[in-house]
Amino acid sequence: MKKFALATLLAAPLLALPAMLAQPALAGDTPAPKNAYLYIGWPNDGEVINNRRFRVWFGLRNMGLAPAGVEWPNAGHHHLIIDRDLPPFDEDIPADNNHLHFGAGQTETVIELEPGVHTLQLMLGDHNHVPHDPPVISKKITITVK
Ligand SMILES: [Cu+2]
Repeated sequence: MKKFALATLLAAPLLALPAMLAQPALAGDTPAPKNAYLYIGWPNDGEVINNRRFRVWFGLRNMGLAPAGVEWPNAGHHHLIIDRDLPPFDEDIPADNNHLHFGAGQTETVIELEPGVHTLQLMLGDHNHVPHDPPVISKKITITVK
């Protein structure tokens, strides 16, 4: 009986989870045009790169770039996500070694990665570093660094 009570106690916090997951998926408040298209210009998906240090080109169609903190319509700034899944759409995009912000409106960068398989993905953020509605996200690519 004691065992059962303990199991019930442990299960209680888990039962609250489905209710939280049932909330509609949230996005930021800044609208993005439905035809916005974000892509990594280089490297290509599946690229094998013979240098740990390499350049990444960002591409964006049907939207403009604005520096972080500047609220222009149909604009945002690039975020490069390295070896991570997408962050939540209704919060600030994290800023760390796996989530790089390009708040000056940069359209390329040079990164250095350990040899091995890595993923790269771009996500546009608004003036507050929050994803747009709908979120503007590139395809996630996989590369191999030699
Ligand atoms: Cu940002």
